[in-house]
Amino acid sequence: MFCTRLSLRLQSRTHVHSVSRHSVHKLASLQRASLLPPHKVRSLLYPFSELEAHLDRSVDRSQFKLFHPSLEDMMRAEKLFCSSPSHKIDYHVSAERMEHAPALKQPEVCFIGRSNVGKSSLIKGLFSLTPEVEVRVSKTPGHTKKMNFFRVGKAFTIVDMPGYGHRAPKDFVDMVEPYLFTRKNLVRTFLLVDGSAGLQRADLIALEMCEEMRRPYVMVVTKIDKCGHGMLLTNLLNLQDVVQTQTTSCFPQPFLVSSPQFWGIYLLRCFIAHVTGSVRLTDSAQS
Ligand SMILES: Nc1nc2c(ncn2[C@@H]2O[C@H](COP(=O)(O)OP(=O)(O)OP(=O)(O)O)[C@@H](O)[C@H]2O)c(=O)[nH]1
Ligand SMILES: [Mg+2]
Repeated sequence: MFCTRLSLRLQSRTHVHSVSRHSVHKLASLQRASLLPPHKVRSLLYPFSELEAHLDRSVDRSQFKLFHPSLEDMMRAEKLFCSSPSHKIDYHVSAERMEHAPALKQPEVCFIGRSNVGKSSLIKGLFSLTPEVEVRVSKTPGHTKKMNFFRVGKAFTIVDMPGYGHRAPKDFVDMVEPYLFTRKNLVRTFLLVDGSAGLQRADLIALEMCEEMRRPYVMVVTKIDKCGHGMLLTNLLNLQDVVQTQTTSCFPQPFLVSSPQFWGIYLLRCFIAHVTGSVRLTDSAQS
């Protein structure tokens, strides 16, 4: 029922064209994703729903669903991720130092996390409706060496950051800290943590840095396709506990994603559109 309603709504509103030379993945848009069986659609849209069944009854689930937009909201947000002549999505520039960062007025969001956690892959997933925008990912940690700025029309900018930890650029701190602390148009920082590894020492240091920043940030749990429900829940509940007890500027709801499987991509697109003021939500969702 959920799936049929969703698919009917989507067919009349969303049009996705594949671009010559670059094909759009079949799950990149809600329209195509909605053709899957209902339980799969739910996991794609709201990945926490998949885990919920495995959670002990005593655990308060409300924190995991604070941001729970309607389908209409997700569809409106998705349109922002479709490039058009009047709304161009493109790679803009790379910067090695804050002084080289482009002067842009539109709101900005950035992705930070350990090297290899999946920052570039997540951005590639977000931009999967515009596959002509090249976002480089690699199996080798330390691949992204500079801050890479991507413009989403005049709506907002997304910044892919180099990773910290193993094989991180030597000047990571000199590059990233000044950006995080002084970038005026930065509206959200997304701190990525590997779902199968859980919070590592380096992540706790990054968390401290985010707290010192005194600006709102959000945790994203990546690679949720790679671990079983038990392991993921253990790591997620531990993360949740740290967020509740040790943070003041972190959004209480962690976002769960698998970039190659598209789980959580639509929800995150909607959250970014919301926090950058690009869509007004019809539902009551916090941020
Ligand atoms: N299974 C799975 N693999 C992922 C996921 N996200 C990223 N990967 C893989 O993890 C590796 C690293 O991904 P990147 O996106 O390049 O990681 P990064 O955080 O940008 O790494 P650096 O640029 O080195 O800091 C690649 O081999 C990706 O294919 C995910 O959600 N699931
Ligand atoms: Mg990268």
